[in-house]
Amino acid sequence: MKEKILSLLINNKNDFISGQKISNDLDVSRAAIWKYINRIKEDGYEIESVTKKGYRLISSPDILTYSEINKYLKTEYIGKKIIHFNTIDSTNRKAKELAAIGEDEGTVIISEEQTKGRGRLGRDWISPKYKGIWMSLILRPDINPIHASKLTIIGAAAVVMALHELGRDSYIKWPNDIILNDKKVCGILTEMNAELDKINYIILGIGINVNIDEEDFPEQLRDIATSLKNEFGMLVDRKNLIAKILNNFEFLYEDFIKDGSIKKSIEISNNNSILIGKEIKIISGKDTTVAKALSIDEDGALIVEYLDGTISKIISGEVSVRGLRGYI
Ligand code: BT5
Repeated sequence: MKEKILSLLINNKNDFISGQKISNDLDVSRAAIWKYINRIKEDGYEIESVTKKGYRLISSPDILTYSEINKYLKTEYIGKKIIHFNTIDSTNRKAKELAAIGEDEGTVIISEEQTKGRGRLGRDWISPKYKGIWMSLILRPDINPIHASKLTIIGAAAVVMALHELGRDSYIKWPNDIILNDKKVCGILTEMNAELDKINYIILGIGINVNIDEEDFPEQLRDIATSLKNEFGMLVDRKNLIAKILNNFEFLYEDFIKDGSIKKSIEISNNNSILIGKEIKIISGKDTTVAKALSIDEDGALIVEYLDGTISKIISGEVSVRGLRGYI
């Protein structure tokens, strides 16, 4: 009921809605409305109440709930259910737990902060409160598990497209980083639960440094990490950006589900790659090899040419890639 009353207020922002109208529309007593309004105020909403006029929403808090994001969403199923936390260890961990007990495809887990955000290979992901987008999508594509890494490519393409719609160019460092000004602004962690030839679920975790100030990053990350606020010189609306990412994601994902092709995402990856044409280091366990990045192929693999002229295909997830001089 709280969400329904909030929706009414949001849809009539700046106008009064009478207690009587809320009561009639939602079949709830005037006394109960008063209680719910107080709870909504506790969540950070500023609401004016005037006798004989009713209630009016003045301002919303900067939180990433469904009520706040929904108005920007154009999707059919991605993000149509958002499970929101103020704090959590890791949204990927929670998404896996919920997917394992049957949560539907398209549900998105979002937290304002993560206390144990995770990167690949057990690395940490810094996720300060209210300053980023820390979210995980639950997906259940009917595909062979060998194609799962394509989801990372689609996710990265969706983030680049969303930033493009905000008027900003960003770059993909294959397979899972988004780069601005040679620093990492976003990382993607794709995890899967599968049988030999069937995927039970995929969790696509996306972390974006939105309004993080430089001093919020630990010392050791300051040379390699940045945020949208740092680069754009202004605060960025997290709700609108999330919706743009989800809108683009559904569009690109549908393409994949329909005919197994990720052509559009590959095109975006190739056109916005920070690696293509460059000499890179390919790090696999303790081994490092130097090669030139040539392109991303139709499977989402990185095609490289080693110093001896051999051409090889690198599958995402197997390796880390670095530029010869520094992070990219
Ligand atoms: C990644 O791993 O880039 C994947 C990050 C995925 C985070 C999302 S947030 C929502 C969801 N829930 C989770 O628990 N995770 C996902 P990787 O390529 O392994 O990069 C990790 C490395 O990036 C770390 O070892 C640090 O060096 C660096 N790093 C950590 N936090 C960072 C940040 N906020 N911004 C930029 N770099 C960071």
